[in-house]
Amino acid sequence: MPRRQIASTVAGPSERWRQLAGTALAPGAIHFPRYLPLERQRALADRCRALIDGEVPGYVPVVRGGGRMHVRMLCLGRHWNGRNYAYEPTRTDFDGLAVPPLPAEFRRLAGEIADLAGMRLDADLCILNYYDRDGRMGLHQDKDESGASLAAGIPVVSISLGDTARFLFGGLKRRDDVRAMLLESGDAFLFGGPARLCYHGVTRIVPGTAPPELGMSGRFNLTLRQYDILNPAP
Ligand SMILES: O=C(O)CCC(=O)C(=O)O
Repeated sequence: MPRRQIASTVAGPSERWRQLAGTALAPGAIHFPRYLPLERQRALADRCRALIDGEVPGYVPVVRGGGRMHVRMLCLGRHWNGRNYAYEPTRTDFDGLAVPPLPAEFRRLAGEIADLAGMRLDADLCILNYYDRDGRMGLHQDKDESGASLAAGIPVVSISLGDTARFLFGGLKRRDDVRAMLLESGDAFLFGGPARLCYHGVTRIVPGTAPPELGMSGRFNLTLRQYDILNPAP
């Protein structure tokens, strides 16, 4: 049996403790390896597939300057406009469709992970990205949420499903040292507080590493965020 499968199906108390306790990379940045057991991964991957191939489908954003991103993206709750880096209720940079709502279970899951890290997150949006084998994302900061949310250090919660990604996590300046790590299927990663504006990115996907039980190739990544801390969603 592959190691991943052993870990996620028969994780003993100490392995599960390690998953739940997480590993701090920097103050405010915590990695929870294989946080989601296989069954939860499968259900979430099915949901992501249905959403990204749904009536309001995922698409490849074109960003300021005209470059195409190397992911297929679907925003939920609020739409991130790649042309002006602003959030909006309809996809004015693509097809004008209204952004689909954020599923309640996504919001709950994000809050659960933030609680474990001793932070609070009442997510009102999710950016769901699909990476194929050539997918990647350059080093960037997540800084388009409201000033109040950023100032409060409300965390971003990231959940990975499918193929492993080589993930970079750096400091508050682009030129700061970056640390490379692997994000595997079921991993959660959170950055908030003093780490909220740290640079991060994905250099590559490792094809063929998705747990076979998910029946997928490529990788889904969900980042759950809270834009509005003054008027949280009901
Ligand atoms: O795919 C990842 O792990 C990172 C995604 C990301 O950086 C983003 O959505 O801003």
